[in-house]
Amino acid sequence: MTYFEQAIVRTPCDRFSEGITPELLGKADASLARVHHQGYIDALKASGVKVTVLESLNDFPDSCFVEDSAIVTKRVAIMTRFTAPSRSGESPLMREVIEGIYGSHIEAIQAPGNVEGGDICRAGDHFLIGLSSRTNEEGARQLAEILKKYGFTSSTINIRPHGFILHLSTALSYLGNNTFILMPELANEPALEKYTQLVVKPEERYASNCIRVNDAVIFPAGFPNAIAQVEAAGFKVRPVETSEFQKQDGGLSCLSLRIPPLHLN
Ligand code: CIR
Repeated sequence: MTYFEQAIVRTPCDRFSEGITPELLGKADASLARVHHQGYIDALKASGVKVTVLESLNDFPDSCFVEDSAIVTKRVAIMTRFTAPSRSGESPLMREVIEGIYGSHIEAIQAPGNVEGGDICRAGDHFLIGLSSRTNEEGARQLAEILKKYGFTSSTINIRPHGFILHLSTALSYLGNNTFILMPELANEPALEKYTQLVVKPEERYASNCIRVNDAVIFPAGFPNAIAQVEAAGFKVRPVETSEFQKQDGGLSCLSLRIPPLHLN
């Protein structure tokens, strides 16, 4: 699935730097994050997507990472259930927005299941579900069942052995044309065997998180080898700045909910 009509984003709030972070890269600057966020919105628009920009939420420092609060498909939206307590209040707020698009075509992960949207990666009608510190087995089971009900297939990848990887999408992205870009740690995953794999250099791991949107791959600037790999594979790259998002353990996919043309029954 690489064609998207619309996207939802949320402006980074003033308390952006107080979000969850391993604090490896220094303190994030909320003002600069908003400048980079505007660059991201511009890239989405340049890819032909209608962008809905939600107002910033100071009560939720991580709330610009909207990908984690829902899984949006052509047939249904699935509200997630956060593991991170500081983020659980984001779900009901996003549900109101999702209802405006999907109406009653919404499902939800129930306790004791936990799923965060960053652990889900779509490749056409197949969904990869990451088992992580944020997505548990029960959440993955519920999600697989819901996806099946709507005609999608899924498989799981356990990223827990690689503790520094927050979500599955941190470590891989589907570019279309049967091709993934990914971190070396996932190169031998059985679930990825049938795909062409662009494995990034260890020092460019962050570039494993990017988003194919219509004509181009929106890509983090500053990773020349990875950009060359993607271009050599025949994809057009649209680079954007990401330094402040990196400091908060977030990537480009995390910053939007990308919605394909809907086929709701
Ligand atoms: C968090 O730890 O929840 C945020 N600081 C970063 C979330 C990044 N989201 C994602 O990978 N989908």
